[in-house]
Amino acid sequence: MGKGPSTVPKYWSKAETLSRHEMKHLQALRLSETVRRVYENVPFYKQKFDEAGIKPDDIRNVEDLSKLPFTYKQDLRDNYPYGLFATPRENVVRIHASSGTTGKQTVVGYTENDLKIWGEISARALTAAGADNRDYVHISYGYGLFTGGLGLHCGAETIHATTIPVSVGNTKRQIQIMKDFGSTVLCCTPSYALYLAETLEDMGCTPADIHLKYGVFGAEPWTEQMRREIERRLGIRAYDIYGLSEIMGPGVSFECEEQTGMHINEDHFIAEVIDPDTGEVLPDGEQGELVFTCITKEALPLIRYRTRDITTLTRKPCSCGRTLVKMTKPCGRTDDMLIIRGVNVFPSQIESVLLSMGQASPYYMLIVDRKDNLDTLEIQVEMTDDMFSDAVRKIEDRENQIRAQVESTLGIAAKVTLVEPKSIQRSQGKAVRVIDKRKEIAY
Ligand code: DLL
Repeated sequence: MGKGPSTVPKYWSKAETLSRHEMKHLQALRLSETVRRVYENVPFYKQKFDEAGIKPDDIRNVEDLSKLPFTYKQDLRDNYPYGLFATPRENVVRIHASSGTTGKQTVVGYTENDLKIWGEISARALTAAGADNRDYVHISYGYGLFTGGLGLHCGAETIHATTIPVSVGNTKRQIQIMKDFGSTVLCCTPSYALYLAETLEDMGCTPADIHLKYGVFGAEPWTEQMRREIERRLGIRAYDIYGLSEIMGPGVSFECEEQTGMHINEDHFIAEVIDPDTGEVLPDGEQGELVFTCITKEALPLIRYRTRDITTLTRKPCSCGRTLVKMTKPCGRTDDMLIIRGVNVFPSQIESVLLSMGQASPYYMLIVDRKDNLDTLEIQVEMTDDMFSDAVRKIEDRENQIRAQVESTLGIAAKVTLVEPKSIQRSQGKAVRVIDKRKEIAY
């Protein structure tokens, strides 16, 4: 099913390999221009900068960034729907929105040029995963107000791949399409990739029956163990892609062949990591909250936007040759961190323990509650078909082993319940992993 020779280079854009000096120079120019533009066009920013005693002329270098105030998700909600747009509405050619687990949705907008840049950064991500114009890119992220579907779509068309806009759902049909159309690159959430792998097996097929080579998975946290599981079951190499609608959508950062973190497209978004409690900027290598400043966006250029995602940055040289700063896989969001009897834990840390034991399937649900004024955590994990036929005694032994491992690794006491195969709801978009009965929310 080849489409002839590839015409794309290893990198999509020259900006991916600029020297640090060239990058900082470019960022400084774009930053000062953006700060002036938001000051002149967005009353919210004018007021914030005035209150902080900052004039656009004060911002000349990347180092001046820390003088600027932060922008929070609540600011987008307070200015709902279009209050933070920096361009007349006639120039806005696309709207997306993100719902979030709680609260009013946030609305984001794009000019024609913003969409062009989005296509470009999404193209960089696909190229880094090995895709080119000979590929068939099967997009199973949701199309609609969610940025996943259309974000990867514009990247796939930019690299002149054959784009297959399947969107989510109808999982068996997705497998049939992969077989018939020859899909070679799969784009979806990691949890949906796993569901597709499971459906493939249920249909009596193996990875050899489809043509997939690579996957570009993101929109939710996923562990290295989950990557290996997906790679094994689909017979592909699985790459991470990160983004958020407030900043652009998928493609803000992406993984290369080294698979050791995601390169941030810092010619468009300046990244900082801060202490989430004090707001202080942390040095490279220290874990904290990721903050982005858009330096080329026209419709919605956010300044020092607090993502709530927890990561670390590194500028160590990468074997792929890209010089773009790298972020580690986000382990979760500050607001998704569970506090169980005073111990902080992210759902992804529990996933890591479960999968590294090789004792459980990758389908789990965390149920948090409060009984007699004490937090409780129940970890429900699905058994594989083999385990399900084991004697009750053996199942109990396994539950005890998992409980002991979670306690010794993470320091939390949890009840572990092995549940029947296929009893945990499969996700088609972002997986729901936690039911917090204390707050009556699921995320
Ligand atoms: O999830 C955009 C996206 C679509 C990214 C497709 C990648 C692929 P939102 O719905 O606004 O946008 O959600 C953004 O999702 O702040 C993170 O908490 C989380 N997230 C996104 N990508 C990753 C990832 C899209 N690779 C929020 N790893 C972000 C961990 C991720 N978390």
